Amino acid sequence: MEEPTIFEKIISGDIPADIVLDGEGFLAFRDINPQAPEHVLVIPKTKIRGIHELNLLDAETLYAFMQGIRKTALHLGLEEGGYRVVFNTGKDAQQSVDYIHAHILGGRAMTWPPG
Ligand code: D5M
Repeated sequence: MEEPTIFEKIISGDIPADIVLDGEGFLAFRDINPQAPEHVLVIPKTKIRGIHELNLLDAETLYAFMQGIRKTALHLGLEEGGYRVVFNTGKDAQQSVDYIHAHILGGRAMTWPPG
């Protein structure tokens, strides 16, 4: 069997995380290496590797995941100021964890393009 990723270990409670929201079908926790005053990762509780595997998620799970991103941003108080949602996908984007995750970044003005 495949070695579980770090995010599966967070879901199972095998390693600790700074949980922001534990929702129906999604989990939000603070990034260990924050790139903004607010930097939270949101993951579905069902594993897929990335955006390229979205076709493997059923509509209900995908909906819960997307709503989880919205609920987390709201919970963090980012609605008014705005925020960025990033899905690093694959090698060129430097995806380092093979479990889909949305980065929510907020609390400061952002620039474009990203590096
Ligand atoms: O981002 C993967 C992100 O996952 C990266 O910003 C660090 C973060 N990370 C790695 N391990 C942990 C733990 N244990 N807790 C919280 N955050 C973590 P990527 O888009 O794959 O580059």
